Amino acid sequence: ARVSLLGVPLELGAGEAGSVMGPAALRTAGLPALLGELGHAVVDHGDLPHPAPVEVDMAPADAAACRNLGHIAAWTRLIHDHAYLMARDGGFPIFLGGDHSLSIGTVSGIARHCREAGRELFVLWLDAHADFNTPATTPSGNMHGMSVAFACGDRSLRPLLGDRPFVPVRAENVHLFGLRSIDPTEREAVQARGIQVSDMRAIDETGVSVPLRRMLDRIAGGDAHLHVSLDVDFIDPGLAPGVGTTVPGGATYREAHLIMELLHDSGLVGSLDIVELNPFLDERGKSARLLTELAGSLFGRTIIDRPARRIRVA
Ligand code: DIR
Ligand code: MN
Ligand code: MN
Ligand code: MN
Repeated sequence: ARVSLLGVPLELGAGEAGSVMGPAALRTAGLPALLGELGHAVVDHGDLPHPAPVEVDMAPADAAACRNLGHIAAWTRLIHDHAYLMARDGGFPIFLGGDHSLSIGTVSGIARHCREAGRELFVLWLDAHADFNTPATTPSGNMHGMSVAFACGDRSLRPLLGDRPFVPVRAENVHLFGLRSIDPTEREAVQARGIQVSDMRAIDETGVSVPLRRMLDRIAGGDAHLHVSLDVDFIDPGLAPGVGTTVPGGATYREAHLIMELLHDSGLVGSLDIVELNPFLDERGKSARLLTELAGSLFGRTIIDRPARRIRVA
């Protein structure tokens, strides 16, 4: 496939500094080269330049609850414009983060393209967290905890996008996978909205393949685009320490690779975020290297060749 890489050196949505270095670390770990070796035509668009903050037409109480609001809104609009054009261009966009607030821009840009193309958008959110806070519920003010709420259409966050067309993702098309840390107000909202959830308890019982195959099976058949948003804290902190929000009990090495292999076999994935890598907290590139390997599995690296099978749930 034709793959377009875009670095998003953003850290103002997170509570801790350092993810500004994420795109550079992923390049140093060899991500672009690996995809090239796997036979893909890789175009690296470099890093987005840091935009100046903008005024945001948000209710004052909501605005006061959002840290770095003017900066995040400026980044959101810039990222949205690039994501929309990259998706429309027909290649496979990979966004190298950068904290998870960047997905406010990527998901909305891709959703806009999907609506124009008549394609149904599904989102797989690989994350320890739900990222379903709003200005009214956030305990931290960190906007990386609000990306899913935005994508699903939270009205108070809408002004982030300014005058660009906003296309919400259907809540039932969003699957939170690997969840193990959720604020009480998030839990209520996630359940009320009908978002799909595979928390770590569910994954412990069945493994990753049962819920993932079920999701892929539901998507397959229609004209669909699956966006995957991979937060480093999805993975167990022992394997991926380079993130500011580690939570014990994350995905194992084998589980993470199997997910990527199943996603590859499905042929349904159209875009990817790799977010929250904080090289300042990493141990000698360990997390950056693991993420690079996982991207390799998503792009067809296999142990031995096996015929691509149609996804079927028993
Ligand atoms: C917490 C932590 N729910 C918050 N969130 C995230 O601040 O909103 N940590 N996303 O990665
Ligand atoms: Mn497309
Ligand atoms: Mn996240
Ligand atoms: Mn997280």
